[in-house]
Amino acid sequence: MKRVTLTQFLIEQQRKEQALPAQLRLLLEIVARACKAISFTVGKGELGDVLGSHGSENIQGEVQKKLDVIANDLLVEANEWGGHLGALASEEMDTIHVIPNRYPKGEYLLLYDPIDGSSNIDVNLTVGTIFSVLVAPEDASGREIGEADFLQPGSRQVAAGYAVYGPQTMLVLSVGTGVFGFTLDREMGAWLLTHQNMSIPAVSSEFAINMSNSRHWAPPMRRYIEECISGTEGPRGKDFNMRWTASMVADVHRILQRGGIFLYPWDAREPNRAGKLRLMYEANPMGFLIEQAGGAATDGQRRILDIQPSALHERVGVVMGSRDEVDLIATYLKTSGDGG
Ligand code: P6P
Repeated sequence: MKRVTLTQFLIEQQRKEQALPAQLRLLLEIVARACKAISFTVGKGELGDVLGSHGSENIQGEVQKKLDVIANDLLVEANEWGGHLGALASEEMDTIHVIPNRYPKGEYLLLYDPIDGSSNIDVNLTVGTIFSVLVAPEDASGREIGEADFLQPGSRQVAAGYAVYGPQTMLVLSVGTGVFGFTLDREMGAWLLTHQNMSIPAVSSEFAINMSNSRHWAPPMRRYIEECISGTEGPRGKDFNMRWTASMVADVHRILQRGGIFLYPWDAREPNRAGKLRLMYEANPMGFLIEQAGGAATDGQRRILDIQPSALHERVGVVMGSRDEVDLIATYLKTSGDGG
């Protein structure tokens, strides 16, 4: 069967939906090409001397793996020269990276987590790359882009996606017209369309959460999880399954295909009500995809895409996936009066 390539898909989207300006199509093709290079690099493992620690920390104080830095640099080098970006931001860089004056600049802002789930790298488990695309504010034309230009709510994203480096390497993306998945054909080096209009079942019976944090959760969150665990004997009247892969990309990819709910909720260790995950380049792009697939994404109560960021590396609680489950949690939190 002749499959549609990513390039053909994007050109058809451009023709059909007018939702895809040429510069955005170029951006997505370049990011996809960089993710292909990251996939091949991740796949080398010990043979490519890419495992282990880089010996530095990111702004969150997390030890950076060699692959965090390699993947970050791959995405910078791939995007700098194209003329489609004004600047880019990464989990692995403290501040934004403005496109150098030796290159033409464009209107788009790219944000990414180059390797999501990097604690999985050294034990050969799934990791991914998450990316988000915003448009620079109109008043930015003619001046240098600053960090404040990135601080836009997730509802302003014009595209978002991820690459998942698992048994297959896949690219899952949306430009606001649904969610589409491409599988990397390693022989041809081409991204081939394999998943059209991905959609999340509203009802599900699988949750993803790091249970070791349960003593720190707000009581309504503990109530929700305890009811899932109590199965048919409990108020939910059905059994639930649990998965936790320590990679948001892997868990969300599973949820996009068979439903479920992903939770990294606010917990008492976070005095400013943040969660662990980053708003701008984890929660926003994944929330965009989840909503495009018919699911819901909140911080427990607020819609993720409505949150007005106040800092580039801001963190947030995350509840996303099958709409019925997300709505139930919001009800529990609302009736308890606990913002958790
Ligand atoms: P924990 C990976 O570090 C990450 O940012 C997400 O991809 C993942 O869902 C979560 O953190 C895992 O966190 O506390 O279980 O290691």
